[in-house]
Amino acid sequence: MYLKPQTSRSRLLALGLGLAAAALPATAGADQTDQPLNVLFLSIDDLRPQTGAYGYDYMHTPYMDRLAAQGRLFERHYVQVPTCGASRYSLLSGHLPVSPDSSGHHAFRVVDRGEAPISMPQWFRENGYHTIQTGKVTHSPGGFEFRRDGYQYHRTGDGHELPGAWDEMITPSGEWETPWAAFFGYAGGDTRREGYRPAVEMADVDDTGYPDGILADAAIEKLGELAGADKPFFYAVGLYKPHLPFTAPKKYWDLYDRDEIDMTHVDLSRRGGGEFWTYAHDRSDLDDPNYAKELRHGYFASVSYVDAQVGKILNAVDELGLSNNTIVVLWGDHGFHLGEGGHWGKHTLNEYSMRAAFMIRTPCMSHPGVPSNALTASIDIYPTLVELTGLPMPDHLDGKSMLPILQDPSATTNEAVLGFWRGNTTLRTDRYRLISDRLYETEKDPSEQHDLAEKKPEVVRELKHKRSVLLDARKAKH
Ligand SMILES: [Ca+2]
Repeated sequence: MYLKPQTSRSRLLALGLGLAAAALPATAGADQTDQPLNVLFLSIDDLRPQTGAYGYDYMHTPYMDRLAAQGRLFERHYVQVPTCGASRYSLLSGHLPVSPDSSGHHAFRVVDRGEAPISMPQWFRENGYHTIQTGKVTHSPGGFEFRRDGYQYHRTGDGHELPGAWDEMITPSGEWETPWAAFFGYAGGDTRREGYRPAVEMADVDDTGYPDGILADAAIEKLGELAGADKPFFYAVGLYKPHLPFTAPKKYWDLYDRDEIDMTHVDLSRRGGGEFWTYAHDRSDLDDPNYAKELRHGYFASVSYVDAQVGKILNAVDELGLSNNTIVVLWGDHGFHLGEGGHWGKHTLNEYSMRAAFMIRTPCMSHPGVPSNALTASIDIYPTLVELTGLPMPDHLDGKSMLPILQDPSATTNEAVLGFWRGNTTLRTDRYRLISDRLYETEKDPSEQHDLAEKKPEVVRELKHKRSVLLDARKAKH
């Protein structure tokens, strides 16, 4: 019931991917000496497009920039819901939320209670892949079901999110002892708790003095085992930073000069604190430029720290001889406001929340290093990876494969992309963003401060029509 015609080797070649023999996807009936492509999926929590390759020359992100130079960087990639669990749900299920009203309910539904469609890792698993997860891939770090009690998170039984998805779940937590404690970890094994939850921390420790260094080491060890295995692998590694709290070893803070911290588009006249209130309770003065700079400095340091962990993992991929038969995806689960438009955090339908970092490197791809300006969505990733690996295509997916863009960086696949948050809907087109009834010309007004709905009613009408068509298509399908 899920089968559609398979992607054939000849079709991939016709698309001009120029795949080398060693990198051709295995397809049913194909020569069994063809080596199937592995997938390494790097999920980076709360990573907005804030790297050198995205045009931020002051950022120190050499490894993500190297990946962008070897693959395809997507300038305009949009998540479907601007919060961790729901965004990951859309990615992993390949589904849009059922309706705008369901997006809040959708928030943490990465737990499959028998209602979810076959997830991307499960699909790979059922088609001959060995599937592994490390860190935060679904919503819960470690992937196990949990319950929240104030600032504490407790694992509940043996159940895990996305049952049926993984052959192995490997999330060491070092001195923090549990994945949730590590996720909110401070140096020395401390964690966020009642009475102690600073938004930033700079400790003079090495990379394993914070949890992402431990996750990177675990991923490298696992890749070493996978390199000698018979089966192809789908390995999802979810690194924790730059999610709050902004904690990073001092050497990454030292890459930036506090006085020189970029404050472009930051509006201190409003204090939309969002989740920062959970952390900055004793210094809630988000209108203080010194504190705003400290927070931004912490985010930049956290991005550089996570970049270094990405670099170690990708160096291991090279050293283990996996580069020629492994697709690498790097994805931020949503964007983030650092004071832009007067907001701090995610949880808005604005460009700063909806736009995330995203890049793909696939063996022998055409035009590596040339970025794409096409509008792409996180629901497009599942069909893309299915097509690249030559697996049968499930028929429940809402997204569109990005293969045309991997073949030709000037190609486009979507006229518009939908997003959802707490009963409201947004539509991003090439030039505009519609948020409910408000219209912004995002390409000229990136922090979306000037509502043009009254000035351009014809554009509002056109975008509302497009929105209805897309929502109706989604309802008709499911
Ligand atoms: Ca997130």
